[in-house]
Amino acid sequence: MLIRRSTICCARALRLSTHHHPIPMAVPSPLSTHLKPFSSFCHLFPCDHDFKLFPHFLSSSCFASPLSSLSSPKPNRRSKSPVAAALLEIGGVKIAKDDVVRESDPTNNVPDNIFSKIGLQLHRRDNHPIGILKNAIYDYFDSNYASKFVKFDDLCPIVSVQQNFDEVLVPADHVSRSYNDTYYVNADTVLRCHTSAHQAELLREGHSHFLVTGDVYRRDSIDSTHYPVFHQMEGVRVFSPDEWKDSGTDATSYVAMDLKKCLEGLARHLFGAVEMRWVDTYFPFTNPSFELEIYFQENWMEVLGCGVTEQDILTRNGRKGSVAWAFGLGLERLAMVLFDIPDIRLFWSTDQRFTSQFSEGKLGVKFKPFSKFPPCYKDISFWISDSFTENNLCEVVRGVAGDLVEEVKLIDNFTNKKGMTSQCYRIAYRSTERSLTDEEINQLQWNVRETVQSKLYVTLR
Ligand code: FA5
Ligand code: MG
Repeated sequence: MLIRRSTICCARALRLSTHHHPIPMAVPSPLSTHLKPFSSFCHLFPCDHDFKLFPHFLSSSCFASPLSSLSSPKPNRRSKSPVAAALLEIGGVKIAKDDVVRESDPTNNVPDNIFSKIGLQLHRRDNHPIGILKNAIYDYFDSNYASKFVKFDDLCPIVSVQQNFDEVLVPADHVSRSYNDTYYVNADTVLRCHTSAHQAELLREGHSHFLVTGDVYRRDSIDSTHYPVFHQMEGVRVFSPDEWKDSGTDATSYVAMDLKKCLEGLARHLFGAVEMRWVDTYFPFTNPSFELEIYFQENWMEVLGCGVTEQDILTRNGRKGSVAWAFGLGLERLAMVLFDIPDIRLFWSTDQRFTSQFSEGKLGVKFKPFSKFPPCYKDISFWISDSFTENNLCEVVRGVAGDLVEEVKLIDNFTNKKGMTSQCYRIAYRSTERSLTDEEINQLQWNVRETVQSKLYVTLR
């Protein structure tokens, strides 16, 4: 079976399928199987994004720092159609669609359907499962740490490459930096792929206990636990030497123990009894590093990553001599367990039959499914080209079918004597809200085939 997991840690670097581009840089996680070397920098949709025409970068001062107080709307650099783009405002930063989606710019790979999620901030809605969960986690930290944790939930998701990667020590050649995995606004600016993007800046500002909740963005595979926009909560706690000096153990072990105790306590606070396990892992920004998995729908599901902060991060940000822990929770994954929500797409549903089931402060409510329509499966086979990646395929399928696609799964992969590789993917179409007609699905599949052929340089079989 193909195991697909998305992570900024080793599992992300060591993509487990044969058609990704893992960098063999990390220690294998217990779940990893075969690895393939990183072949080349991933090119997104070669026909649109020709890297030979590497462009002038349109850098935008309003993206310089989401924490800075830049709030004046940015003038359109190119005079475009007179249609006024709606301005979003997040954390004091004004964002126009033209700033984020630029089809003709080869350094930009943000599609419309991703832009349309920016600013929705499900985590700030008290009646939404993600907001209810955020508040429950806040309660846990407030009551266990005497409200010491400072909370941020409105930091702009458009951040610099420096914030998202450099400041948390993500190596220059790490696969998560590629256009295949991350949404780039331009060569220096991304949609944050994790809330860790804010760690360094908040440490520099002097915070020692903080929680950052926000929407994060990743080009990723498609199934019931992966979505290209999801929500994370980052937690950081900095310890000073007098907190561990009498513990009889070294600082790192003391902090690692405290971290696990804190997160196990959180899991008990949220779930009561639940089957969970710790898995050793690798992140560039923590050492040692761990993931917590919870047993859900007959599988182990990874719900968070965490670890003891690398000394370099503390030293560079004015915390020399301290030790810290950090974690990043996947809020959708936790909410799926908590509310029994079977599919990650449901979080975006505006159907009353979904939204009316949740209300502020009500944690234990179990979701009652209102649609049990069977999925419809369609296969697509093609000879791949060197630049083909599964993430690019998923992006095309999402672009055509939106949330009507439930899963994209590699079911066959072979290389012939001439060295040509053929892959077959099974696409599951299913609406969470209504039944789909054969005609509608055939049309979607037809459009997918056309777009795959024209954008991904593959030869359909
Ligand atoms: C990170 O993003 C690290 N920044 C977490 C961290 C923070 C580690 C601080 C150490 C210290 P990872 O890529 O594993 O790690 O993602 C964290 C969680 O986000 C996962 O455990 C999972 O619950 C969730 N997640 C990852 N990808 C997706 C996705 N495509 N859809 C939904 N949830 C996801
Ligand atoms: Mg992970």
